[in-house]
Amino acid sequence: MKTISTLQTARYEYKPKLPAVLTSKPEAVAIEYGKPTKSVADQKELAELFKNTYGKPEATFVKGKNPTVNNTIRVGVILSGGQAPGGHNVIAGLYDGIKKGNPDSKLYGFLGGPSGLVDGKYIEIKDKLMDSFRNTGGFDIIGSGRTKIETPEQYDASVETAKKLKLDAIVIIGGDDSNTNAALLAEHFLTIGLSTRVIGVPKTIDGDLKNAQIETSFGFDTATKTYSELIGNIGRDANSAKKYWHFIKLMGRSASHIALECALQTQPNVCLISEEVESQKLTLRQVTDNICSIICKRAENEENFGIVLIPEGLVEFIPEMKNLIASLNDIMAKKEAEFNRCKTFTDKKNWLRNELKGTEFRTFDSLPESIADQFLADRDPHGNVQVSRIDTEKLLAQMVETRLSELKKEKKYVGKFSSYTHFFGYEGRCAFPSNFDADYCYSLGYTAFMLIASGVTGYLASVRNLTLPAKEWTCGGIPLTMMMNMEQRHGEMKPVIKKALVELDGKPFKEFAKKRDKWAIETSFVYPGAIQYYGPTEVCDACSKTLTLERGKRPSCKKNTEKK
Ligand code: FBP
Repeated sequence: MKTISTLQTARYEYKPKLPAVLTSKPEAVAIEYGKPTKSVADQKELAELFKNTYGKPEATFVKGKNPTVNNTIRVGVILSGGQAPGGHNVIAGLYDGIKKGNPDSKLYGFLGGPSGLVDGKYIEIKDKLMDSFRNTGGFDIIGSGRTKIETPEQYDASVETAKKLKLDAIVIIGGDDSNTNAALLAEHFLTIGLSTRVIGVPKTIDGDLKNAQIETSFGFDTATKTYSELIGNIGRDANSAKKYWHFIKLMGRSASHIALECALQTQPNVCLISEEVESQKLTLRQVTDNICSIICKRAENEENFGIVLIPEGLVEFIPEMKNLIASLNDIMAKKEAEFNRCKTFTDKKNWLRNELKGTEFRTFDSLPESIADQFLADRDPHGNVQVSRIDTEKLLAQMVETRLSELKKEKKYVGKFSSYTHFFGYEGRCAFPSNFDADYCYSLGYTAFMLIASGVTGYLASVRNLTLPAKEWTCGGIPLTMMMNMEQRHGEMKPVIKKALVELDGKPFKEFAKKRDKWAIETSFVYPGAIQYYGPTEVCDACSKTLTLERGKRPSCKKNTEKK
């Protein structure tokens, strides 16, 4: 018997669960098409831009026959964008599917993200390499990157690599921007008559790549469980010492899904939801006042401690900040050379005085210099402001402190305020995937293989019914164009996959809104503890609260029925 000495080696042995239909031989699985689809908005423009791939039908795998599934194929895989737990299992599912279809088929991993395809940097993935990454977190098997394939030269170089490697397909494991790139690449290949198919896989801890067909993106489950463990630990520390307020910023880019899920798991005193702040058109001052009012009430009960959760994208949703960011994005894209000539923060500020509207400049000027400077940091290759680099938690803690001292002078605050700030993001992106993510990712990878073997292109792998036991999951693909709309990027209208933000009439938010007033005043912290990989199904296989609320309860969470 093999000696298992660490969790890492123990996890290599875990056998991810698959939907029942994928446990048959690949040749006994058929693809079934639904009705033609249309994009979520801007149908005319998108149909024009995606002449070959727009409007394709949804696809589902069912029992049947696939006569071509055993052909030898050559596939390239790319990990794109931010790390998310489970990426290695997507590759494992894809690899095992390919080899089950035909042991002579080959899988190439492009190194360092999409740039690996452009620069022709790759490795062949073989058993030994694959087996040392199964069920582990991270993207280190081949690395990741954020290069956007957009220039004619990058397209030509990608075509060259695909031809050189004689690729039947490329699988892009990425978020909304990377899958937008997948859709554009699929269309381009068809336009120039290249037979290489392109398949996407929905990745991102942010949870914002979802819709009726994509129930969740992978990594969200593990990342939120990891952050919730940390928040719970801090909550217990706060409740023990009773002397600190903790301001915790959570990753998630624009959407507040991560903050909301962590709030549902840990019951903090405050959790800001950016989408609500925007709908109520709250100013930064009003957000600060709301937090202060909770701190004051708790101080009256001598509870001078607490937890405030802050989604990292908050600043993009506060109307005055949103306008400022939008103008800065435009100015920095259109007048890049002039902007880059400004060397110091003061140079930049003086230059912006003439470029920004008066109100926007005043907002910019009202920010502490260190924060204002973060608003000017480089945009990512897709034109997004890098919200993870803006210290919103520090800004809010500072503003709260200033306001509380004013309230103290007015005798409206009786407590003592001492705060700590934290930012949880990178801590959760490479954690060992939870059993849910390990199973979901493996199924997504295997589904991607089945889509390739069925000859489709421009599709996103989809595995559904995720709150049921894995054997009851269904799988197939949805056309990438179905999720797209037109948006302003780098100062121009571009086709992009629409981000799913927190819906204020959705069940997760409503559940939170029903309970938050109580959590604000009465200490109600929950301490979720570390992710469990071995033990009772209801503990180890439970999916996120968001998914459970959105899709209904998972029967296996109630009863320990599934065998590991
Ligand atoms: P993706 O959208 O690529 O999955 O990225 C997720 C994310 O973790 C965001 O939550 C965060 O804002 C961003 O990546 C940080 O980017 P970087 O890894 O480049 O620092």
